[in-house]
Amino acid sequence: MRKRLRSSPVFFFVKVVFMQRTLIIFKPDCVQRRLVGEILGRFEAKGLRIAALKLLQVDRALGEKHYAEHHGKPFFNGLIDFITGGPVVVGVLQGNEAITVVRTMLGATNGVAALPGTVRGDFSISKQNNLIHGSDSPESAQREIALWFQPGEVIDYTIAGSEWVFGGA
Ligand code: RTP
Ligand code: MG
Repeated sequence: MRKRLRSSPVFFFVKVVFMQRTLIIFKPDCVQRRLVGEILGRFEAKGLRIAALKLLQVDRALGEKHYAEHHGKPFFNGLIDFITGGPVVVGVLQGNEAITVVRTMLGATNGVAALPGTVRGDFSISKQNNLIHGSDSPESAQREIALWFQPGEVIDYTIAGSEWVFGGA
């Protein structure tokens, strides 16, 4: 019965519509300031689940691909210096409206303007050193997840008690 429900069109619809994925990067400042655990804990407490997570040293080619939309802007070279300046933790978070939820939790780009209660509002006082990246649209999320992860590295799994976190509405 459970198997039939899982393969039904309704289940598929619920999964596709509500279980969105987004890419997050704990930038080098976040790793160096030892804030990865604290901020990851916020995302988990909100109800997002980890679908992928790894620590790596970014090279310039990957940094430039990730931030391609900013190529040619005055801050571009400094941004690539920054994102390659130390290891990052990159991950995929999954959950209801994950892209919007993460962006809202991050707050404004500039930590000076970001509201208290947001990640940048609570932990950042800089425009560049703003701790976390989050995908800004479904198209960006798809592109960025494919850039940072092999398909087999992003894992779909059953998580205990998820029906108490999100019941479909
Ligand atoms: P992100 O892509 O890192 O999640 O940040 P965001 O969407 O809030 O901001 P975005 O406009 O995409 O800018 C990307 C990153 O570039 C740095 N930045 N520096 N110096 C400057 O004027 C400037 N503007 C942007 C920030 O590190 C920003 O997160
Ligand atoms: Mg951005």
